Amino acid sequence: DTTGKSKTPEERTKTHPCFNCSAHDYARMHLPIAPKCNISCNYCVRKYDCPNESRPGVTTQVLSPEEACEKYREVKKKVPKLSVIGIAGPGDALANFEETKRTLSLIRQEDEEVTFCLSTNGLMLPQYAGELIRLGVSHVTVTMNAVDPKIGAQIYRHVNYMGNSYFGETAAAILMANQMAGIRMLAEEGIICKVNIVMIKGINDEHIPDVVKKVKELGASITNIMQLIPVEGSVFENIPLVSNQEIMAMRKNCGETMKQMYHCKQCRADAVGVLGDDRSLEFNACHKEETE
Ligand code: CLF
Ligand code: SF4
Repeated sequence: DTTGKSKTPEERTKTHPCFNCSAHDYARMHLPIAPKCNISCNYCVRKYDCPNESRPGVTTQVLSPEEACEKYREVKKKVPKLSVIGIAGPGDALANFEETKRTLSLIRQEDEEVTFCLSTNGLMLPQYAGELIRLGVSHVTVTMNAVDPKIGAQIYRHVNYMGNSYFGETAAAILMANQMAGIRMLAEEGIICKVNIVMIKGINDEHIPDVVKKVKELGASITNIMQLIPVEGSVFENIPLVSNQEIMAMRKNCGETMKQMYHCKQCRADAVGVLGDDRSLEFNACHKEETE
C-alpha cells in the first residue's frame, strides 16, 4: 500500500502548520470522530473535548466516519491551502481505532495528497503504530505528562487496558511504558512525533525537563509545553494557574534539549482553518448557537 506516500514525512512538515511555524498560511482540519477515552486524566471532564490537545470547556459534536468524509469534501472546496487532516478527539483517537481507521481510509480514497496527523494519549500506540503507518499517518502527537510513575499517579486516575482497569502507580507505569515504546516505534519508522506536556503547578512542573530529555532520546522531534487551564468539575479544578512567563521560561529551558512549539492554539476537536483563525463554527450546522 503506497497511498499517501508520495511525499516523505519531512516533506509534509513543510506544509504542516503545527510542526512548522513558517507553514502558518496552511490550514488543518480536525475530524471529530473519536468520542471514547481509555484513561482518566485529573484535568479532564469528559463532557468536553480532550484537553490534551484542545481548548478546555468546548463540546464538539461527534461525526461518523462517513459524515466526516462528507464534511471534508465540503470544507476542501472552501478553505484554501488545506494541507492537514487531524484526528484529535473529542476523546482519544486510538480508543476509537475502528472509526479512526475508517475515516482515514475513506479520505485517502479521494485525496492522495493530504497529510494525516493524529493526537493520542499513547496508551494504544504500541498496538496500532504499524497500522497507523500503513494508513499513511506521517505526524503523531502523544501527550506525555510524566516519565515517573509516582508523578504520573497524581495525574491519572485510571487506565483501561486490555479489558482491565488499573489505578495509581500501576496505571501510570502501563501508560508511560506504552507511550515511550510507541514513540520509539514511530520515530524509528520515520514518523514525525510531537509530545504535548501539560504543565501542572506543584505536580509535574519541576519534572518537565526530565520528560523532555526522555522524549528526545526516544526520537520525538518537538515538544509542546502547554498551560493547564483548570476545568470546573475536574480533580484539578483548583490548581493554581501557571503564568505565561513560567511557561515561556520552561520552554526556553527545555529548548536547550530540543525544539519547542511556541504557537499552539489549543484547538477544538473540530477546528478548521489556519491556526489562530478557527472556522469550525462556520462548518458546524448544529453548533451555531454555541459561543466561545
Ligand atoms: Fe491537529 Fe494537533 Fe495535528 Fe495540529 S492541532 S492533531 S498537531 S493538526 Fe496544533 Fe492545535 Fe496546538 Fe494541536 S495548534 S492544539 S498542536
Ligand atoms: Fe480526557 Fe484526553 Fe485524558 Fe482522555 S486522554 S481522560 S479525553 S484528557
